[in-house]
Amino acid sequence: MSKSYTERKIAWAEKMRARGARAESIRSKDRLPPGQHLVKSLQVLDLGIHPPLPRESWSLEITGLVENPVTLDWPALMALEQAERMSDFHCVTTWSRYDCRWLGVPLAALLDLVRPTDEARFVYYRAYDGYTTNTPVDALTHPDAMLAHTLDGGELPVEHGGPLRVIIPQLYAWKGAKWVKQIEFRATDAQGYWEERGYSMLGDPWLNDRFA
Ligand SMILES: Nc1nc2c(c(=O)[nH]1)N[C@H]1C(S)=C(S)[C@@H](COP(=O)(O)O)O[C@H]1N2
Ligand SMILES: [Mo]
Repeated sequence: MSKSYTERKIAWAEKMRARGARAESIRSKDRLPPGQHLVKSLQVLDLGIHPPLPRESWSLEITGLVENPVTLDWPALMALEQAERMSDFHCVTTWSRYDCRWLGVPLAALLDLVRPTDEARFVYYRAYDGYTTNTPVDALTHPDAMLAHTLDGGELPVEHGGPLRVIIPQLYAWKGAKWVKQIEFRATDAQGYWEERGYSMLGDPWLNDRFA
């Protein structure tokens, strides 16, 4: 007999909790995730397209399974809650940088604004360079997860995703779309650019979860 939707949802939540507990026990012993080495500055890693995005014509669409879909222009983004968060940055190609100081809108505040429905379990991100990626919706509730427009006290440089990028420090950095254009809430998971090429759907550095 096949499981009901509610049963599947509970099973999935329990699996995520178990993974989270395992990751937390590793994190509590060591700041550097397994298989990573420390570097002094962020490398530039992308598809080689740095889209010019003047703030006057920039916008970000939040769509899909939400009660209040919105399209934010720059003033609307800046009118949302702003917060500064210090977090470590882990790239799946094995380098990590400690203490990146990001300023922007906490993704938790974005969740409050758009109100995902009960069916929304995954998020799909599309960027202005054509890049795509995915995360569980739970990843957005972490206090360090944010839409960042400022890095280490300065305007986020174009090569690092300016004017606005996603930062989800508890996942590998490929899950954070630079030049983010659209955030879609979904019932089902879908592969993005790197996931289609063999990388993991979750990408938790603490579980060394790199490849599918
Ligand atoms: N839009 C977009 N976002 C992206 C990428 C990309 O190619 N395009 N690359 C990802 C990868 S693989 C990494 S490691 C980080 C790198 O961020 P950085 O170039 O600021 O160090 O951005 C992620 N976000
Ligand atoms: Mo990466």
